Amino acid sequence: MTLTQAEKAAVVTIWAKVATQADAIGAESLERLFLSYPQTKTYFPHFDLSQGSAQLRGHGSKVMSAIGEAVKDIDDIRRALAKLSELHAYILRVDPVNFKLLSHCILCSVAAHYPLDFTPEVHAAWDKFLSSVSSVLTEKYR
Ligand code: HNI
Repeated sequence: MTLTQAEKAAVVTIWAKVATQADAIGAESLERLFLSYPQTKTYFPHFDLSQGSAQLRGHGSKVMSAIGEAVKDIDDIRRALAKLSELHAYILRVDPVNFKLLSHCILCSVAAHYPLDFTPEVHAAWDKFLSSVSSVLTEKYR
């Protein structure tokens, strides 16, 4: 799944804004994930998942900074996320279906924070980008 130059540009442009609120958007995305898809909480039995908890915020921040690394290296997302790909496949063993759920929640959070920037084109570009990130994080399973 290759992004066109225009799609890459759209991702980079909206990321410049998202990056300024990355921690809040990360935490909100996880809150959405755990509320809308409570089965995803089974991967975090060791976390306090209540709204605004320090662990939730800390984890949201880590997830978003990994996404930032992927944006920086958008021509080689696989390289940017190599270590995380091994972690999710060999150690965490997260079922790949969950990546679609989290991607959707990130998409919703970005849309809610930047409604005017979230044009159909930006939506499609972000969706494709998050699919690429998810593919990289789940490809070692196979
Ligand atoms: Ni994920 C740890 C990034 C999807 C469950 N995850 C991380 C870390 C990053 C990260 C960064 C911290 C690694 C470290 O500490 O070295 N995860 C991402 C990204 C995505 C993603 C960028 C997709 C966009 N992770 C998911 C999904 C699940 C998931 C869909 C399960 C529902 N991740 C985990 C768990 C951990 C984790 C569990 C370990 C948490 C801990 O600290 O114990």
